[in-house]
Amino acid sequence: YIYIICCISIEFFLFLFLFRVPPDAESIASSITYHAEFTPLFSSESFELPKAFFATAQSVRDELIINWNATYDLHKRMNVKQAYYLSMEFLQGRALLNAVGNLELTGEYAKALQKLGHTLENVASQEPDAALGNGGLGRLASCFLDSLATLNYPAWGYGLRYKHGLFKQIITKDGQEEVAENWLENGNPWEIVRNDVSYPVKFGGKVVTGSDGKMRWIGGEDIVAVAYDVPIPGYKTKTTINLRLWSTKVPSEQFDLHSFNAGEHTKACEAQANAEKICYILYPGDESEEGKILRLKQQYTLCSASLQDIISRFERRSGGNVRWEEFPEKVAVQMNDTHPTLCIPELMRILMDLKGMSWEEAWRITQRTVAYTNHTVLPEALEKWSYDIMQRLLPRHVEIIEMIDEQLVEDIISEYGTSNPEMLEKKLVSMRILENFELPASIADLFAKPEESPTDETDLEVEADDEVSHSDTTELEEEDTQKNKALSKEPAPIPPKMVRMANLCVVGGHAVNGVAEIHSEIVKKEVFNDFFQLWPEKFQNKTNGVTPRRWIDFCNHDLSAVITKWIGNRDWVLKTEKLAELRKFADNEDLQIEWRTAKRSNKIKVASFLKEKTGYSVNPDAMFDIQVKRIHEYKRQLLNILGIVYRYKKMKEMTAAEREAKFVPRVCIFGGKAFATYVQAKRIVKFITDVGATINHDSDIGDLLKVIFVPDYNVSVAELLIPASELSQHISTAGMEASGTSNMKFAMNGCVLIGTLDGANVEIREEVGEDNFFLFGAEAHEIAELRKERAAGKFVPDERFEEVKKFVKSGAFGPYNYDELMESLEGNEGFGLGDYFLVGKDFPVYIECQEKVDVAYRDQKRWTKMSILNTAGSYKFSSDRTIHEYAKDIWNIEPLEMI
Ligand code: B1H
Repeated sequence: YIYIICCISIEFFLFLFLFRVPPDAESIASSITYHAEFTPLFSSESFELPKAFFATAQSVRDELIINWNATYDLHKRMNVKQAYYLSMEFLQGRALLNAVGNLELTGEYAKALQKLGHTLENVASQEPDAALGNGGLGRLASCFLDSLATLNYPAWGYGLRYKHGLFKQIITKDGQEEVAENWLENGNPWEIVRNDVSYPVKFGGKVVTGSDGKMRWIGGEDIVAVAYDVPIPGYKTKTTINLRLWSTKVPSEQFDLHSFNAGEHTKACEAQANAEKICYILYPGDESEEGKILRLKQQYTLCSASLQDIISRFERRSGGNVRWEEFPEKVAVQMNDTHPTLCIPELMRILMDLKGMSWEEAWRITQRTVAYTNHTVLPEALEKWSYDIMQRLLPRHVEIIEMIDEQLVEDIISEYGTSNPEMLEKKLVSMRILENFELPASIADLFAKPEESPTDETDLEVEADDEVSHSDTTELEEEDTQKNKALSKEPAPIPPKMVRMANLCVVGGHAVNGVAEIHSEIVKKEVFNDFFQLWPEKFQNKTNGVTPRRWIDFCNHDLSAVITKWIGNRDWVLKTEKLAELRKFADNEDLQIEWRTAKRSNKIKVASFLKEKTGYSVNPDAMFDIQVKRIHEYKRQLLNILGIVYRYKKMKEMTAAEREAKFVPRVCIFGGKAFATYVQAKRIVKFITDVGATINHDSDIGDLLKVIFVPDYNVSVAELLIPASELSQHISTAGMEASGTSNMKFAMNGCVLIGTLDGANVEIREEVGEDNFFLFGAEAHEIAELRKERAAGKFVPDERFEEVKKFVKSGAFGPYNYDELMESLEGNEGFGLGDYFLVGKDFPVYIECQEKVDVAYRDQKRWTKMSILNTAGSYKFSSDRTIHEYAKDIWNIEPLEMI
């Protein structure tokens, strides 16, 4: 009887919900006014900014909560399989315009705010960017959430609620300075704290065997992770999914009142401070930074809290009849890079130690549940953790990892046998999870060698590769000589014991994917080739994508309107393949005029933004040439700026008439953050600003060339710059950029790309057509050989490259000493030397390619056609396509829509 009543009332509310009339400007205005009055975060008397933003966001959140609850109920009732995207980064940017856009309420909100004396644009500009990510990897996670919701997939994101996101970048006369970011300063109107959803997370302690024979992890430091939910609305659907972010604190009973009463206030607050520290700040690394204990704590908190939450939902939805073998039929866990690798041992621990499963059962479930996306092949970025640190912090997980490693060693031996010990050694060295370890005792006998011979190779575990580990090795320098002494003639330095997270991911997951075709091939053929040979069926490609809502429709209204007009409807926002229909109008004079007008209006907005942020005035009729991304040597901002220096030098050598005949006016815009301790990257920032300061004040040059470094590049700045771009640069050393995603956004916005055959550039060029992409540079398969040649002293630099370096060294750009920066491009080999990123090799072809760009731009009809064909050919790069592929090939989930 009660059950029937409940069902009827749920249906009744759903019925009411489905037939809810969308709010109009009138009701929106009263909702905003209500929130302005009852939101206790601001004073009552006025309705000024930023209060107006907060109240508006809260009124939108009301809409989102209604949809969120309905989506949650539906998933619960249908008990469908759900995907969980675990990521240490979500680079959400601003949410207001995106949310009202997805709800199709932009017009109504604009009207409502007008009634209240504000513009939607001004109100929206008050929102701080949620910058819980460093760059591409975090922004990809956010695009994925938008697509998951839009496509009605049952899926959630899990991450950490960092108090401080990515630092703010200030450009001073000394280059980049970092300032702490404080996005929560005025409160976060989007989040819903769930005080009833919290889980314990433990660090340290020890492992004991209980009387029942089960392992118990006891003692140590206990903290609590509390859930903060951020509703993620889909476009043109009621589906609203969840981004659950964890925040950490100490269990309430743990406050040390005794110390506090004794006047030891700091001591009393210590545990609280330690717990809160975990979510205090986003790890500001990109590709190659040092790991620290805090980072490991962050990673484990994300994995442990998320898995406890997922498991508890699974149990609740099983209705008292938990069938663990069905877990992988209800749950898919995607690890965004190796940062959430601890999911694997954590799931094993929970299933075995807390749910009483055998190793075999737990392993089968774990493997079928988790999958891993690799985002980088840079050796120094493949995460490794110090075994000692890990053992101190997570002793039970280390036991489990050791067992997984032992099982892997057995598998490798059973696959390859022991008849070819050399080959077997090689396999074990490359594939084992534990690095610089002896063989497990159970296997060592099998592998025992005859008495040492003089040519006997060092034991495989000691053959440490020379990769730069990004873990804290200083902690490891404990004496452990005895074990390894016998392995080598000379007492060699003891290589530190490490845990290779990527290997653990490949072993523990059922799928491994790269993020662009070329990258996935490198993953299979190089980085994880031995694993690929063993388990080819695990390896996949999922070319990245970006959401066309944020990255065309909402950020580029003018272009969006032109596209809609020529395609005839707005279907392209969901079905991006419709963009291809623009191809047939690419030569149409009318479309071309409208296309250029849209671009020009975006350029005018950027010109006034640049004036405000940097003081420089630029001509909106010049070509806007943009390179925005994290500053990294492999991304080769140095190639771009040296190309500009060369251009400038040539201009100076010409008469005014000559330079105007040869060069088209350009505004060269750079943006991006350098990791705070990445000295060379910071020198590059300083160099760009110095070059800008010289060129921009040179009256001979005038509007023919401007060089501007935009400070504090973030998602919101990208939304402004990308629509105004005409040429964008994606010029990494081939084979080093896994995919890139800004290249996709630029192409979507009708920007022509100049780039190498790297990452997603390869596929973009295929789609937009070779004639509409400026290609140059060495290819990935040539790079190793070129580096070898260089090391052998065989590289003969182009004289134009020598000329430009000499010019820089002559002090043309001020008193700062650029010797060290220039030296990185010289010599043959050595740390920071020998032009590892092949700037010198690609320089001549790059500047020649840039000359072709000038010629093409002079012909505005030709250029506009190229621009239209870029938008038309960009449809493959919608994250909707990517998400459909993950859903089908990896997660095995189905869309579920409220109808
Ligand atoms: C990418 C990272 C990354 N790859 C470590 N790897 C980090 C590695 O804080 N850390 O420790 C942070 C980020 N980020 C990027 O992922 C690739 O370089 C891009 O090419 C790719 O487009 C993007 C998304 O797949």
